[in-house]
Amino acid sequence: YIIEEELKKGLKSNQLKIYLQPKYNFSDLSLNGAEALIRWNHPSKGFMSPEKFIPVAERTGLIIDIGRFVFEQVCKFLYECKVNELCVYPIAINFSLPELYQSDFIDYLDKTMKKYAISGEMIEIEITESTIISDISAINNIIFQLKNYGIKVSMDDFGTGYSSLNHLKIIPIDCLKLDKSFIDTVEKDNNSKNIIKIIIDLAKSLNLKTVAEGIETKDQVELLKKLGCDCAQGYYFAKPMPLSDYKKMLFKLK
Ligand code: G
Ligand code: G
Ligand code: MN
Ligand code: NA
Repeated sequence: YIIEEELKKGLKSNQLKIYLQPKYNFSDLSLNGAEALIRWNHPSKGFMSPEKFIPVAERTGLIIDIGRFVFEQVCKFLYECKVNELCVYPIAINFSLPELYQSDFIDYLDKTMKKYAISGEMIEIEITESTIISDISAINNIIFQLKNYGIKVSMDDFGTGYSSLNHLKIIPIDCLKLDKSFIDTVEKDNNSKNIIKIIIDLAKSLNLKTVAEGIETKDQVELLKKLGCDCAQGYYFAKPMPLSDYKKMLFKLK
């Protein structure tokens, strides 16, 4: 419970920071957008991974305030980019189950987007495969509402859960994010390569984009490109970076 109290305090006192990790198009390695990933700069422990505190936040309900903080910061950032006449690439935000279950989830997004004059096309939402599968009809309903705003939805960590390929045709997502665990083994393990190839082909036939996560080597870049994957994300290209660094990147592209 110590971490819960500290997290509450941390959120109030600006210790939580948004980082952005760029995504690139395999076709020409141009920028495609970014994923927002939260970091906690803890006063004594330093930067803490979300893997440590997101589960606590989910258990205690703090995730609601954290998610709203992330969404507002991202909208504000996109607004500032527009004011600076930067090219605005969409930013993807992760949402977990308790966040999607808020009765005013969509209203909150709508209100915040209006506040910063952000259209849905600038926002993407990442939902893990296991979250979607946990309650397909309820989550489908939310995804349909998001799509009405022009918000794109990705299925995150694809391939790690009890994926039923059959679900893909009824869930109205736009994109599959291939989990890093596949990418890690793609060079050495032929089975892994074959599985990825089939997933990418299936995604294409269903009109879904694919993003490869956790790309760390040039060989992985070449292989995934050859397999027809659309977008790349990983340390090979860029680590998650503070908003100010990402903004500098956008200024260079101007
Ligand atoms: O950023 P990585 O660096 O460590 O993130 C670890 C996990 O935390 C990922 O599964 C990611 O989806 C999740 N995560 C990161 N930021 C957020 C956030 O703002 N909200 C939610 N719900 N999950 C997040
Ligand atoms: O939301 P999701 O579970 O996909 O979170 C992505 C996680 O993967 C984050 O923790 C992010 O920091 C991490 N990540 C992104 N690219 C790389 C990479 O190339 N290598 C490793 N080890 N982790 C990565
Ligand atoms: Mn993600
Ligand atoms: Na993932």
